[in-house]
Amino acid sequence: MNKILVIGAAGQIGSELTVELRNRFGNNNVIASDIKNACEDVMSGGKFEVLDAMDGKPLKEIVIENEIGQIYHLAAMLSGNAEKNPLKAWDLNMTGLLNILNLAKDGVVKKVFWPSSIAVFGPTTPKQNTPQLTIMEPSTVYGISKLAGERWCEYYFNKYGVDVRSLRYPGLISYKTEAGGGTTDYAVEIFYEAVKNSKYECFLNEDTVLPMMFMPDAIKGTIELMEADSRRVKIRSSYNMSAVSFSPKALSNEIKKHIPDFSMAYKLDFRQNIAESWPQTIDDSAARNDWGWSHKYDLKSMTEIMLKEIKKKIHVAV
Ligand code: AKB
Repeated sequence: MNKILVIGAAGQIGSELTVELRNRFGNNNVIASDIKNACEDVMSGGKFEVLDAMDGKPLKEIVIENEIGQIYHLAAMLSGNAEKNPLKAWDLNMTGLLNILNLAKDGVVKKVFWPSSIAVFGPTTPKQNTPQLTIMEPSTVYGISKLAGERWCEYYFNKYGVDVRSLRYPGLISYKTEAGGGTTDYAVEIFYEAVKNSKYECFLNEDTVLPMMFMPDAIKGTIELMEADSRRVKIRSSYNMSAVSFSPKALSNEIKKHIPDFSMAYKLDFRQNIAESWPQTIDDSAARNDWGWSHKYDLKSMTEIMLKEIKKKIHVAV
């Protein structure tokens, strides 16, 4: 089997995706990489390489040495952090992708996964049931880089036949590795604060509805898209992908069902403007029809698992 390289294996998605890929395809067939060490599960479960995807030469060497056939390229700077350093974010988010697309164009790797985001949409996009094809005028540097990345992916597919596949992730909620620097991060932080202190100060307004997804659904969808017969992958820019949409208030009310004295305060920051520029609900019928995407978790089931797992984690850590 051609081996798999996960770039960004220390991150929120990469740490869980690496473990799931190893479960499915074997520990020896999945190589993890990042600029820093990943969590224990990733480090102890198989081979790990220190790698900066912006550096094309070591990237190519690692790919050839390890007989890599597929790359999941997850390293990126998220929306909030990117606004603080726009040019660095642009560089980081584009250079690695182009390095990898060029390896695929030259036949060094066969298949590439690259994550896009709901951030490709902007204030002029319809907010409800946002279509796959619609107005896209992102107002953040993160969104601009994701939209440009989508155009590059489609271009490399059309012009060079590169088998590249992509999903527009909503906010991802997980308990294993925390997110960092995103606008949807409140929906992860809130669980830790609820368990530790029974209160949370939210940087988004209580009514700000955003599309969200529990990590196991995102991991399942990502691997399913990569494993789908290529004739079923009709969109080579990036697929809309959706599970649930909720506001901070709705999430707080759900948490209160488990922690009755939980309270929320609101202190908005610059991320409120970012959130207001994004859709509230997403039409992902293309993904559902083309390759059979479906989600499992809703707000209720996700909240139950998040609280249970974070309680376990925090008690272990104390
Ligand atoms: C962010 O908030 O920047 C990310 C995203 C929606 O892509 N979670």
